[in-house]
Amino acid sequence: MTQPKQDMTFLTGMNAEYIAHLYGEFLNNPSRVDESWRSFFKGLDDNEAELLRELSGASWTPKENVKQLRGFGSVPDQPANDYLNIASRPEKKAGAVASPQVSREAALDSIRALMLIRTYRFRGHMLADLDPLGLKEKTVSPEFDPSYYGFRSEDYNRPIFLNGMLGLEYATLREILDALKQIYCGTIGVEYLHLGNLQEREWIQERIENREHYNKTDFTVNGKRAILARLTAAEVFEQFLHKKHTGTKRFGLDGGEALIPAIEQIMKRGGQLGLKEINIGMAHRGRLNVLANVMGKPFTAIFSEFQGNPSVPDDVLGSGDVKYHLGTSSDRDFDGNVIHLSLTANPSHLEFVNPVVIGKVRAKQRQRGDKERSQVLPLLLHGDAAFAGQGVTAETLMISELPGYRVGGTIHIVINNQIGFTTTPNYGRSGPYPTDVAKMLEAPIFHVNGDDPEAVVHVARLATEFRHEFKKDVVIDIVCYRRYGHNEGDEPAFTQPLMYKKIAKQETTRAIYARQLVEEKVMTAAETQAFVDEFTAQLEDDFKAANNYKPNAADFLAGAWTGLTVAHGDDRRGTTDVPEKSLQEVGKILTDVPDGFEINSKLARVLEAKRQALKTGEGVDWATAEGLAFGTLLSEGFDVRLTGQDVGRGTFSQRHAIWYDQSNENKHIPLKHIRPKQSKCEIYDSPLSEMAVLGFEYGYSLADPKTLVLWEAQFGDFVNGAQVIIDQFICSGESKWLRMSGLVMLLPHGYEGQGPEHSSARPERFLQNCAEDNWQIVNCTTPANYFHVLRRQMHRDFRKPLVMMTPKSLLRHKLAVSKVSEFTTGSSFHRVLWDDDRETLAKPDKIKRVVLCTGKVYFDLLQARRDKKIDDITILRVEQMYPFPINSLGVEIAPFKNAEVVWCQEEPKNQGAWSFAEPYIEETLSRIKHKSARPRYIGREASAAPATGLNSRHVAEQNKLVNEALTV
Ligand SMILES: Cc1ncc(C[n+]2csc(CCOP(=O)(O)OP(=O)(O)O)c2C)c(N)n1
Repeated sequence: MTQPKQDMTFLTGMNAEYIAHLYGEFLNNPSRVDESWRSFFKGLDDNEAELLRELSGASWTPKENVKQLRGFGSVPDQPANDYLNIASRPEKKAGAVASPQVSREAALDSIRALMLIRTYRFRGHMLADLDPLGLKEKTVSPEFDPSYYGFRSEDYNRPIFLNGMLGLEYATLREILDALKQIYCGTIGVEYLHLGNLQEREWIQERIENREHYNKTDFTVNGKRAILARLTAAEVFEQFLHKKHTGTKRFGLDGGEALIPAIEQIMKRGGQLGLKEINIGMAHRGRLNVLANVMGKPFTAIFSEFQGNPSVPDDVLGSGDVKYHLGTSSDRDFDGNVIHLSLTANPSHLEFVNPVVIGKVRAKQRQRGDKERSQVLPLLLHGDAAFAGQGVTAETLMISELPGYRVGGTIHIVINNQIGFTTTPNYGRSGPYPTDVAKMLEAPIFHVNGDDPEAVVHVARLATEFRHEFKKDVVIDIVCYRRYGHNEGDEPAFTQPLMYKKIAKQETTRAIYARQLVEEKVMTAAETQAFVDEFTAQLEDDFKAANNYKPNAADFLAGAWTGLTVAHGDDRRGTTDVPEKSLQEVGKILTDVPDGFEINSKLARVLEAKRQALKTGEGVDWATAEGLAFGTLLSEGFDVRLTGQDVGRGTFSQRHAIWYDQSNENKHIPLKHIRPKQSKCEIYDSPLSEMAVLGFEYGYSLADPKTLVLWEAQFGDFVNGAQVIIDQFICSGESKWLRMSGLVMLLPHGYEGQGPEHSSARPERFLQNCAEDNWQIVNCTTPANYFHVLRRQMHRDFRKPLVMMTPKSLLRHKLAVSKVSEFTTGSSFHRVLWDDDRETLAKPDKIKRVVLCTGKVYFDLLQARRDKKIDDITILRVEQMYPFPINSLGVEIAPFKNAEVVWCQEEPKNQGAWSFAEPYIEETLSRIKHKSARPRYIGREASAAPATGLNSRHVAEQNKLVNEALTV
C-alpha cells in the first residue's frame, strides 16, 4: 500500500479520490489500512475527519459521537462573497446523520481544499514574512500552489464546501487562499501540527483560525499606546547607554526591542490567569534592558555600575561578576495582580542557566503549595545560536515533563537576531529554525517578525494561555536583527557587510510602529515623539543621580533564607546527634514491611540484617546510616529530595529507598511513612543526564534551604558530564552572586579494578577549585560519619555545597560499619578519624610512621597491617579534605613525635588528593613543630587515565602501594 510521507507531498491532485476511498476503508476496518495511513487519518481534526467521512461515502457511523453533518445539498447556492459573512464555525446539532448527495466534482474540490489547507497548516510558516531585514530568499514549494492538488485556474471562484474549516462553511478557492495567507503566512509562522495531542492542536487552531481576527489581536487604543511606550523605553534606554558609554559592552537589545512588550504581555495575561511569580533565565543580550524595563532595577543603579562602581556595598564579600550576569528580584503590580519577578544570575556559558531556573521554580511551587503549577512560571530567554547549539537546551527540554522535574511548562523566547557572534545560521545549525530542538517535546512554536510588535504581543498572549491551559513548554521565536556588533565595540562589517548595510538603513521597531499608529490615527506624531522625549529626560535625571548612588545591602538572606547567615567558625559540626529512641523509631519504619506487601526475598534478608544491627547496636552499614539520616531529618521538619540515575534502588543495590511489591509492582517508600504529616520526601530516578539534572538540583537548592537536596552520580566518573554546572555554579556561585546552596553531590569513588571510567570521581578537580570557603569536599569512611555529615547540611545556620566521594565495595565491607552509639546522643561528625586499632598499637612515641590517607584505601591498609601483625605504624584518615582540618589533624599527629609522616593514596600521583593535601600537611607539621617537615608520597605513578583496565595490573599496583605504606 502507498505510504503517506510525513511532508504531505503525497496529497497531490492525482490521488484525491484514492484518499477518500482509503478513508472509507479506514472507517470500516482500520486494520485494512497501512499503519502510516492509519496514523495520518487518526491525526485529522474534527472538521477534517468529518469532511472526509462525508466524502468517502462510508456506511460507518461514529459510535461515541454522532454528529449532525450538513450535506452539500442543504445550503442553497449563494454568491461566493456571502459565505464570508459566516462569522464562526456552525454549531453541530446532535441527531441523525444526513446522507449527502454530493456531485463528484464538488467532493473532489473539498478534498483538494482540505489538502491545501493542511499544507498551509503544516508548512505555511515557510512562506511567512518573518525576517524584518527581508534578507532570506524563500523557496516556494509547489505544494502551496492549488494546481498541485488538481485545481485549475477556472476553479478560483466556485464555492467549496469547507464544513467549518477556517471558520467557513463555504468559500471560494480565492477566499481560502486569502484566509490561509493571513493565518499562516503573515508576520507569524506557527508550527503546531507536530503536537501529538489533538486537543492541543485544536486549541491552537481554533485561536489562530478564528474567523473574527485571523491570527491577530485587535488591540485597543490603550493597548497600542502601551506597546509603543514599552518599545520606546526599550529603545531609548539602549540608545542612551550607547551615547553615554560608546563602545562599552552592554550586549544591547537594539533590533530586538519587541521582547520587552512581549514579556509585559506574559506578566499581564499571566497575572489575570493567577500567576504569582515568574523566574527568568537569560543570557547577555538585552539583559540590562530586562533588568531595567522588566524588573524595575533603578536606572541610577545601572548607570552607577557603568561608571565602574560595584553593585553591592563594599563590605559584602565575594568576587562579584560583570553587570550583564547579575540577578535581581522585584514585585510588579498589574491591575492589582502583584507578580514577584526574579532573574537568576548566570555565567557566560550560554544556556546552562536553563535547568537551574527550572529547579528553582519547582522549589518555589512546592513552597507556595502550587500543586497545579499555575502560580510560578519559568521564562527562559535564548539567543538563536545558543539555543540551537548547546546540548543542555535539549536536556532541559527533555526533563520538562518527567514527574521528578516538571514545572507545568516553560515559556521560551528566542531572541533570534539571525547571527551568533559572527556566525550565520547556515553554519550555525542544521535545521531551518533555531527552535527545531523543541519539536522533540511536541511544544508549539510561534515564529514572529520582531518588527511587528502587535504580532509579537499576540503570540506572547497565545503562549501564556497555552502554557496555562496545557501546562507544557511553548516557544516564541522573535525573528529580529542585531543593530551593532556582537558587543558594541565589535565591527560587524568584517564578516556580514551586506547584512549590516541593510541594518544601517533599517528604521527602528519603535519608529516603524509609531508611524503605524500615526497612520491608524491612534496617536499624533508629536505624541509619539513626546514618549521619547519624556523617557530621555528621565534617564538624564537618573544619570546625574548615579554619581551619588549607593547600593543597598545585598538582599541574599531574605525570604526562605531568613534566619540563615554566612558561614563562620572552625569545626562547624552543628548538632547532628539524635536520641536513641528517635533513631530506633525511624529504624523500625525503614525495616517494617507493610501488611500484605510481598517483599523481594533478597531484600527481606537485607532488612533482617538491618533490624539486627539496630537491635544489637553493632554493624550499622552505609545505606542504613543514610536512611536514618534522611528519616530523622524528615521527622524534624526538613524535606529530602534525592535524584540521580537509579537512585531508588541504588546503583550498587544498596539503598532500596523504593520497594516493589513482587506480585503487582506497587511501590512502597518507607521514608514517606516516618510520621503523619511529615515533611516531603522526593526520591526520583533521573533520566540519563548529568548536566541538566544537576543544574536542576542546584537551582532547587538555591530556592530552598530547608530541603536536603542530593544528586547522586551513577559512578563518580560520570560527573564531568556536568562540569559547567560544577565550575560555573556550584563551586563559584556564592562568591560571584552571593547565593548559597546546600546541595549534596554523591559521587561513588574508589579503585576496585573496574577500569578507567569506573574508578574515580576525579577528586583532584574539586580540590583544585577549593578556595574562600566555597564548598566542602568529603571522603568519609564510616556510616556514622556519613550520617552526621548529611544531617550537618541542615543543622547549621549557613549552607555550603557538599561534594562527597562515596563508597562502592565499602557498602558491604565488614569493617565499614558503625555502632548505634555513634549516631546517638553526644556523637558528631569527625573531620579526622583515628586508627581503629589504636588500643593495640605500640605507644605513640614508638610509632615509626604515620600513614595519612582519605577514603577506601584506609581499609586496605588496616587489613594488611592486621595480616602482617605490624604495630608500629598508625593510620589516620582525613575524612574532610576541604575545609582542610589543620588544627584537628595537628592534634592527632602530635603524639607521634618520632614518626615519619607519609601520604598514601590509591589514585595516581597527578590525581587524588596528594597535590592538594601536601601543602596543608606541611603547614600542619610546621604548626605542631613536628620533626617531619613534609609528608612523603606513597601511591601509584602519575598517569593519563585514572586507572588501568586490567584487573591483574590493578591488583599488583594496589598491593604494591599498600606494602610500601606499611614498610618502614
Ligand atoms: C557555552 C558558550 N560557548 C561560547 C560562548 C561565547 N559566545 C558568547 S556570545 C556568543 C554568540 C551567541 O549567539 P546567540 O546565541 O545567537 O546570541 P546573540 O549574542 O546573537 O544574542 C558566543 C559564541 C559562550 N558565551 N558560551
